[in-house]
Amino acid sequence: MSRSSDRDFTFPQGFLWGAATAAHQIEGSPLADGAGPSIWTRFAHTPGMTLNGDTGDVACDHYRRWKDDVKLMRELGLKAYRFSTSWSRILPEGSGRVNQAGLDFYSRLVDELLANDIEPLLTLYHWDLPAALDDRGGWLNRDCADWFAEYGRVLYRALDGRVKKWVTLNEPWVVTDGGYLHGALAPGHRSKYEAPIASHNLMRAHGAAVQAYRAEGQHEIGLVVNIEPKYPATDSAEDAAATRRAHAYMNEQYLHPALLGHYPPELREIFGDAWPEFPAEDFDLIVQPLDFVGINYYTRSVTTANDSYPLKAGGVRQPLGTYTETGWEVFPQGLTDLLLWFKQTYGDLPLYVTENGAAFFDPAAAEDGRVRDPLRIDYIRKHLRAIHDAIAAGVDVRGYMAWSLLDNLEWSLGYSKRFGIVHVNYETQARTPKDSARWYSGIIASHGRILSDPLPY
Ligand code: GBH
Repeated sequence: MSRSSDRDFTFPQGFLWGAATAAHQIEGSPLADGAGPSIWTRFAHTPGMTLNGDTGDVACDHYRRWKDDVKLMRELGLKAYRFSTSWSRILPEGSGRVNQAGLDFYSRLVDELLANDIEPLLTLYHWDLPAALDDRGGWLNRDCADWFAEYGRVLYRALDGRVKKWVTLNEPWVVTDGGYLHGALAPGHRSKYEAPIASHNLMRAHGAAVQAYRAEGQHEIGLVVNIEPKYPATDSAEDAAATRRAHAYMNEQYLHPALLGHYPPELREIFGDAWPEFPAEDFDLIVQPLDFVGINYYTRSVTTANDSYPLKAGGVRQPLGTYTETGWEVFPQGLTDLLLWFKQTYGDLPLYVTENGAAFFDPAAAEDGRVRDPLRIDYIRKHLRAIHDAIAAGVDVRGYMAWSLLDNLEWSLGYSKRFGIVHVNYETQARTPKDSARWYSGIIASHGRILSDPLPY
């Protein structure tokens, strides 16, 4: 692929340029106006679960500053905004009683976005299960498919006239791997026996929510997955086999059932006696026609036979690699590879890159008010070029959402990692667009054309 500076990087007309966030990471006020607690409120308030005991009690105070935040999006020229709704604001017990005040918050947000010509992409589940449902077994309870469809229906009925792009789940892999297998994320379980059950129920819930959407909704619904290409560390047969397992575990575990109606065979090999027999009819529920798939891409990993997926999976550090502050290798080519792999494996579905971004040490605002973050510009620029490569090769990529609009609560890592294109001062809640935000505005305004310009620093 040509990479000369005179290459035309203009993206297709109508390409959706945006930024993304998630409820628990930015909203704060988790119990306001009749909301019930989520597993994340509970987890973060359990001593020792998050770095420095950080919680989402205040976060970016977006629950109260939403209007100014939309104004900021408008100033940056965003065409789209991907956010998630908090299930327990809307259904405080997870099922049954609807809390109108919670619904009204998102209704006002959507109105404000539309008034500013920003298209909303609404994710129903970005990891904040109502605590009341966790008390009933959470994702280990088969009823979660009904609970999730019920929650979806409440939102479809309230917002489908105005929201035209819906997402069921954000990253079921992380929900299970972090929440049920390794325990670093809420609800903090560590069980190789629970993990496949939680995954399967997440997929049943996804299927049930899509089905409910077809009955109630008029527009588009899809699934968002995190994927990471796996490359073998050496050309040994053992590393090749380990890479194959790692790829099945992370990249195919959810896309296969959702789009092909079966699990990749490697999962049985990986989980051994912990892999249950699932009723065949479950797959009729799980495999629903989707209008699009969202891909969250951050990094790759280099796999060896020493990694015993999924219980111990390190990945080999690359001596010449560039790493972000979360320790993830910067590897833009992997995004092109994965987009091509997706099309080959699952066919020609519309794709959105629904998250991509990086945490770096950003210096404080200088006297001129600027926050200089050249590494983030470089990261986003290279990944946009990688997406352009995939589009040029025939993949139907329709949008890009930078992760994240704001510095925010990085789950168990608290406020220690900043992914925003906009800096947030957690003492004053002041928002300062970083250089990357200003540069990204220029990308949007030029439809990507300035990607061929030299770096602006
Ligand atoms: C996303 O998940 C989340 O959707 C979002 O909420 C979060 O804030 C954002 O990313 C940043 O973390 O350690 O080298 O093996 C990220 C999914 C899966 C990406 C695990 C990195 C581990 C790479 N992540 N992956 S490595």
